[in-house]
Amino acid sequence: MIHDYLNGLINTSKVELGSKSEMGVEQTLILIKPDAFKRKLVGKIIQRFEEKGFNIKQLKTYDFTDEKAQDFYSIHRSKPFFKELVSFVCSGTVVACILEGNNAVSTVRIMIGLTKSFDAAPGTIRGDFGLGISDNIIHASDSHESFIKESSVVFL
Ligand code: FUP
Repeated sequence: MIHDYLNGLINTSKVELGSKSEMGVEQTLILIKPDAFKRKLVGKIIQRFEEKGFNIKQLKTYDFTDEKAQDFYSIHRSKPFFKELVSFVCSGTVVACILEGNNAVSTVRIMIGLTKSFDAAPGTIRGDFGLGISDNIIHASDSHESFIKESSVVFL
């Protein structure tokens, strides 16, 4: 079933950027990075979020240009790893997904684990599938504001 989602570009509903209700239902953005895409981990990763209870609002494959990647990661522009980070995310196809559910931003961040995959706890996505730093399997928005910014780069 998961593979049905991944058959090309699937837009099940219009993006409602900024939707956040008083009930704690939020949206967040994940990117399944080129390392995970190449290793065919997309289905396993999406399955974790579905099993947790999140709803998929948007899902597509996406190929970053250098310009789009620099915009997406603009908050890190001054960091020493910026060039490597941009180059890595441009190195292959990613899967971009907007998830919706209670406390989506913080809960998804817990599920992905620490930035350095070798430090990430077993049971988290990075902890279970990776050892790298820039090649750390998955990105997830770290705030509602980041979600708005990142979604506008990838989905608008
Ligand atoms: P995270 O939010 O966990 O993805 O981590 P950060 O926002 O701190 O970093 C964004 C990306 O920059 C990481 F996914 C990987 C990369 N990075 C490095 O390459 N080196 C570092 O020291 C820190 C981050």
